[in-house]
Amino acid sequence: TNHRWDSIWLAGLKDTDPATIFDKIIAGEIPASVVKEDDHILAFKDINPMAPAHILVIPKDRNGLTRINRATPEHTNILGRLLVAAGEIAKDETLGFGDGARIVINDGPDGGQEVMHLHLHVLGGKKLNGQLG
Ligand code: D5M
Repeated sequence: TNHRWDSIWLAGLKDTDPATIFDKIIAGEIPASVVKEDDHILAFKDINPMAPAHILVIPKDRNGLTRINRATPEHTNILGRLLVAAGEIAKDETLGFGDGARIVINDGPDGGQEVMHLHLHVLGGKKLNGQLG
């Protein structure tokens, strides 16, 4: 059998790119520290935090959004939902955020993206400098 297609099918993905570790988190097959969830988005603590507070926000239905440069007008609704969730997380003191955060999307190999399922990084819990990279 074609294992790549099997994994796509099992993950319920509407695209032909390989499933990722995030599909296992969505399916509950591997644990994650979930901080926010609704029908459309899932937010959980990054396993390798780059700041005192570091949350990832992902669409449950990838639907072609392996990376932000795949976005089309079809994705407008989910992209808005992801940003609204990120903004809510960014002010959640119980998660360690203070007055402000940084929201980052890594795009593709040159952008440092490793997991090919769109995700927003919400970083904070300390005063970040004004530099990127
Ligand atoms: O970021 C991918 C991020 O995903 C990176 O910061 C680690 C995180 N990651 C990878 N596996 C897990 C699990 N299992 N739980 C939580 N976080 C995870 P990128 O922008 O693709 O470099």
